[in-house]
Amino acid sequence: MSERSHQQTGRTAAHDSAFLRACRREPVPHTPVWFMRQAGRSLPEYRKVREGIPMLESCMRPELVTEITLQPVRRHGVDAAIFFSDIVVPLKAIGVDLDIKPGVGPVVAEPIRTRADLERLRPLEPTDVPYVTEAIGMLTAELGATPLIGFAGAPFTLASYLIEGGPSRTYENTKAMMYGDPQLWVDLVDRLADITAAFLRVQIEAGASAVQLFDSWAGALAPADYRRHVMPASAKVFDAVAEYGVPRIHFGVGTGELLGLMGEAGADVVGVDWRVPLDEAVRRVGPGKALQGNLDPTVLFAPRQAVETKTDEVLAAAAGLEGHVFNLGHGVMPTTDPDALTRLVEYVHERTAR
Ligand code: 1CP
Repeated sequence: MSERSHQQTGRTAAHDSAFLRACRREPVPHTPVWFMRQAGRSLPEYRKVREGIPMLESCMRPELVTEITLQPVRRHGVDAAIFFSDIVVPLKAIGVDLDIKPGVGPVVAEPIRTRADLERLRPLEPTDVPYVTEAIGMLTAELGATPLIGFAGAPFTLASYLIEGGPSRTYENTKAMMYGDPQLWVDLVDRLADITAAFLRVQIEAGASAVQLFDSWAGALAPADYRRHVMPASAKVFDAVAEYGVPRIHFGVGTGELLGLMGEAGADVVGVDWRVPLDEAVRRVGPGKALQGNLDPTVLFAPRQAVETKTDEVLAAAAGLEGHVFNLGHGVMPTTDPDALTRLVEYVHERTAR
C-alpha cells in the first residue's frame, strides 16, 4: 500500500471509534479509556524487549516502536494507542546533543542560555525522522479500528529541558530567561513551536488519528505569565495542525489555574490532572471542548474496591460533560500492577456501557 492509502485506511477505520467520537463530543457506546505512559515501564513485556537498548535508540527502530505501542492495546484493551517515542526525539533529530538517562530523564549536554546557543536549533524536516513515518505506517496497518495518538512536547516544556539541561523542580534558569530576556525567550519558544508543529505534522501525515501536546510542566507558571510568555507559542502549534481536522489534546500537570487558557490556546480536548474534579474543570474550560482525565495514578496502588470507588467519583463528576475521555491525571507509574490497569479499563467500560 502507498503511504497515503495507509494513512487514509488508518484514519477511516478509526473514525467511528469511541475515543474519536468522545473527542468530537459525539455520543459514545462507552466512555473510552487510555493511559498516559501506558506503553512502557509498568509492563514486563516492555522491559523484556527494551533490554540492552537505550531509550532514544529504541525510538528509532520502527519494528520495536510498533511492538511497544501495541503491547498495552493487546494487554489492557484500551481504546487508543499512543505512539512510543519521547518529547525530546525531534530535538535529537535536529542535532541537539542530548540523551535520556535511565532513572533521570532527558539530559542536554550544552544547555541553551544565549542567543548564540539558539542558533543550534534548526527547523525539523520530515526526512529527519524517517523512522517515525515508517513506524506509524506499520502501526496503523496493525491497529485497524483502534486510533493512534501522536504527540509532542509543548514549547515551554521543551524549553525547560533545553535551558535547565535536564529535569528541574524550580525552572529557575527557564524563568530567568523568560523574565530577564523576553526577546530571546520568545525567539526560542517560537522556534520550538515550528519544530513541534513539524513533528506533529509528520505523525498526522503518516496516519495518527489525534495528537496530544504535552505541556507537562506549565503548571509552574502563574496564569498571567502563561498567557503572555507561553500561550502564543502553543497556539501556533495548534493552528499549524488545525487544517487536518484531527482532535488536538492539550495536557499539563498542576494546571488547574490554566485550564481555561489551555483550551483557548486551540485544543479540542483539555487534559486535567487529578487535583481538579471534572465538574469544576468543565466550568473553567467552558463549552465546546471535551475533557480528558483524571484518576490519580497513585490510586492504582490501593485495593480494588478503593480503585472502583475513586473511579466512580471521576465518572460521576464527568456525568454532565459533552465529551469525556477517561485517563489518569498523569502517567502510569512504573511500579503499577499491570492487572490493575486491565481491570480499570474493564470497569470503566462496564460502568459506562450505554
Ligand atoms: O505511553 C508511553 O510511554 C508513550 C511514550 C512516551 C511519552 C508520551 C514516553 C516514553 N515519553 C513520553 C512523553 C514525555 N517525555 C513527557 C510528557 C509526558 C509526561 O508528562 O509524562 C515528558 C515530560 C518526557 C520527558 C521524559 N522522558 C521524562 C521525565 C523526566 C522529568 O523531567 O521528570 C522521562 C523519565 C523520560 C524517559 C522516558 N520516556 C518514555 C519512556 C518509556 C521513558 C523511560 C525510559 C527508560 O529509561 O526506559
